[in-house]
Amino acid sequence: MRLSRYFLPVLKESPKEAEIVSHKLMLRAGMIKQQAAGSYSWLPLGYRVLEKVKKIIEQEQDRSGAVELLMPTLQSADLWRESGRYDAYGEEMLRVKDRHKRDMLYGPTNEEMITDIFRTYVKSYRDLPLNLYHIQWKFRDEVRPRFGTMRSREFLMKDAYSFDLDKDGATQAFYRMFVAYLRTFHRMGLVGIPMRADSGPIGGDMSYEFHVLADTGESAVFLHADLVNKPIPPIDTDFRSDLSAIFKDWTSLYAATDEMLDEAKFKTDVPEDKRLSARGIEVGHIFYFGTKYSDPMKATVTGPDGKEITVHGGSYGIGPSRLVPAVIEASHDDAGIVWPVPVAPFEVTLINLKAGDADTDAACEKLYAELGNAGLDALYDDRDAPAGQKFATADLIGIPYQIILGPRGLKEGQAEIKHRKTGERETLPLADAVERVRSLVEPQRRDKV
Ligand code: P5A
Repeated sequence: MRLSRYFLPVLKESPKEAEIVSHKLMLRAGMIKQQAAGSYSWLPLGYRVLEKVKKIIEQEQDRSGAVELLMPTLQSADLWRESGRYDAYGEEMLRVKDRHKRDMLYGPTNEEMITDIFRTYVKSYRDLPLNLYHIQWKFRDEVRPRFGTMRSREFLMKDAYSFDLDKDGATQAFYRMFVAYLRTFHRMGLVGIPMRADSGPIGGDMSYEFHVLADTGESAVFLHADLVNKPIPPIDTDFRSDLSAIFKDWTSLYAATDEMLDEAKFKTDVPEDKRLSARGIEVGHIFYFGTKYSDPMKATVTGPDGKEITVHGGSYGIGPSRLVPAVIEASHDDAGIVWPVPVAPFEVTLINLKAGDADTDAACEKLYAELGNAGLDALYDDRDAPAGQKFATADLIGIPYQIILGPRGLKEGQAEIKHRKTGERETLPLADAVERVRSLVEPQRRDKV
């Protein structure tokens, strides 16, 4: 991408309406624009990050055996009357009428709709287990939308729904998602810590939230400190095997949100020097709710003995549009965002220190083409602008590596590489610059499955 042809409306001043650093930086870096209370457009730079986050989620969901589809945002109220949630959901639900005066709603979640799809097509125990998911916009008329896309009214959710013959099967499905979540957050450079949580309007008796620790987090969390750097299940984890050992290993260390805190247990289970009270951002939430939806909505299959069995379900949510600011909360400095490679909008930016100088332009064009050929996501700052402005933009938007080239370096046949995270700079022969960046980026992509 050439910056001169891109759309990157960066702001010099820190916007006053933003209270937390991720919201400030997303506005300053031209990633989002507010359209109404709790409603945001994703501008090109922000959209690239959101797409990378979605891609990682999809890869890990697919690997765990879940199957992607896409359901609409607007739903018929009748489905929700079947489950009893149309009245129960309250003011958070945005209700609308179509031209025939039929009640509709903008989906805050999709348990009813997926159960309807399931009961239409799935009739036999042989078709189980099944886990279906989508990544789709949701609307919740939050009392207090705030912190930009961290808590918005319209937001993106990955929601998966599992169907099993019985509680044991559903528990295995729960473990699969649990492990997939650990891996998903890890691949984004985050530590997503599972905590016992309250199941709220989704229902059921077993639910875990995944929290990223950050001072600006909305929840108070209480945990065993060893959870913060616990090794993640490896990439070759077999999702067809029994994953209960991994689940037990993780959940044997105490962790709970304040809603579920059992102070006595926190004290007896966790030695004093390991007790951590912190703030957390809820980036995911998984539920086992048994037959809460399948029972009233009559989602049944024929069992091996010919009898009808009401299926057991769970649902599993991740907030991609919340993960983007969560990554920024976890990774920034005074100059701006510091993207981990796997979610960076571009992996490398090439800074031409003297756009308009024929030799420098030619050398940069060549480098830019080579970056593309090496499979790197590159942003070429070819603007006719002062070097200081280019450096400030590159730091602000957080691209992991900067290749800096001007007439002086060119004369000596040398380029400079700046590492955004550490500030480290290296000078090296021009001909080696692309290969050097490739060798730095590749091991961090974590995209091997
Ligand atoms: C699980 C999937 C559910 O809705 N039904 C389908 C279940 N769970 S949840 O906890 O209510 O939401 C799942 C995740 O969505 C994100 N999220 C939000 N992100 C941004 N703004 C919001 N207002 C918002 N509300 C929920 C969170 O990451 C949450 O864990």
